[in-house]
Amino acid sequence: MENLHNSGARLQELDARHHLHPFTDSPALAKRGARVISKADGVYLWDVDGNKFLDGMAGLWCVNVGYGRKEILDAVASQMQQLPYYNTFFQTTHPPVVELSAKIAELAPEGLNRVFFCSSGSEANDTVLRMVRHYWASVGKPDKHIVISRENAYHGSTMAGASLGGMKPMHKQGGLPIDGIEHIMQPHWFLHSDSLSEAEVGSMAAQALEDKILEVGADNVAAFIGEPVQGAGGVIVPPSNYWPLIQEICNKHNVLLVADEVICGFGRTGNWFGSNTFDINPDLIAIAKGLSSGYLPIGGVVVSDKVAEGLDAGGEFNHGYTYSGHPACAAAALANIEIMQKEKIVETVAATTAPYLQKKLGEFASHPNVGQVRGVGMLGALQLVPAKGQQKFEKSDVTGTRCREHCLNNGLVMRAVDDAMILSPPLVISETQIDELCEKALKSIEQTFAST
Ligand code: PXG
Repeated sequence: MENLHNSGARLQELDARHHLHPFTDSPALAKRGARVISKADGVYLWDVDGNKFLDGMAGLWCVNVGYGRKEILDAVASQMQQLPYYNTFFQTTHPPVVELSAKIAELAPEGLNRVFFCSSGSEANDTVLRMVRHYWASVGKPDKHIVISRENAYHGSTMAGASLGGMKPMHKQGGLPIDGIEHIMQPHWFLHSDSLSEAEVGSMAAQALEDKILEVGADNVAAFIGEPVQGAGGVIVPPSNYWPLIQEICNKHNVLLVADEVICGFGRTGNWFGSNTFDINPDLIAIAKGLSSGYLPIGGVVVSDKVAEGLDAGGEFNHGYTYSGHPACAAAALANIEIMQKEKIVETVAATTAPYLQKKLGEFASHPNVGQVRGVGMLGALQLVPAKGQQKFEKSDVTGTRCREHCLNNGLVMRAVDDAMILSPPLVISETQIDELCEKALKSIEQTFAST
């Protein structure tokens, strides 16, 4: 144990000296030292000191089939031996990318049959932005270039991804958003629940789209982009009237609808896609994360026949990545999907484990410091409040962060988004493990408020 500990301290020191972490205040991290995670199995993680954690976030919303899946390792090893790399430029393809494209077309909602590959969700959304503009130019409407997105959306960290996203702290750095991107209100009932019903917030947030389209002119609008459920923004499950109204408005004004399914895709909401759960009929779908359960980096944009035909008419689309459809990553994704199908993971989530998780989370609603419980499928949020009827803490962000620390000390990884505690566990989590998760979450919330 002593050795392990020493090696942990050494890694922390080197990490502080040489590693720049994403979304991190480096001096603050250097002071306390990064948590060194060195092992994982199923739904559990271990740090280098031997502490065990239940991973309530599936890594970063991605390890859907859980850790340690030998089938994926074997598929990648064998692909690496056969063909570790080749590109998909210059009239070339390779077996795993062909098989994966066909598999995704089989699983995706009706009428979406072609896939453009990249290595991440951010690249997928950069591709979306260029693709929708190129589509409209290809069908003779080059003025349709504006993409409408939502406040508090997360669509990635690249220039286009962060611009499409609606995170103000991201826009503040580096002169974002880039031109041609507009943001409208998010369908977040909790923020208005003192004065409006859920359905009223749903129609108000959808109306904001139509108002924006009319303001900038439908002839200038290329697309609307939204996560079926906003994830990083705090697991914002939209009111049930929201997506049908959004769909209607997009159809009416000839605006493409883009579903960012980077989190919702591949079973997270209890269907293969969030678009199935919310009855969305998208023109394009951004995918990543659960596509390979995070085992290797791969993302993509799934495109409807209408968009594919428009792109075909436009000649060459001058866009692509060295690693578009990387063979080892495609093999990992194929093996991941095979596991999901063989073990009927989406079916089990829908029929058994997600209803169980949602029932257990629902029990938190009576807790004096939980102001709202949100969730669908294997996504959940417990909105912490100072007291019932009091929506906000004097200082936001502090309580959630404190609760997250208690969670970690209790052996549970939960993410805090301001003062909401967020859950997105591996889809393979069992009912017993859900019990463990909820017991640890409750204990952590109790400790958070005991120490105020
Ligand atoms: N779209 C959505 C909906 C996402 O959630 C991305 C795009 C970007 O994907 P990449 O693969 O480029 O990271 C994401 C990623 C968090 C957190 O703390 C969430 C994400 C990434 C990192 C942290 O909740 N989502």
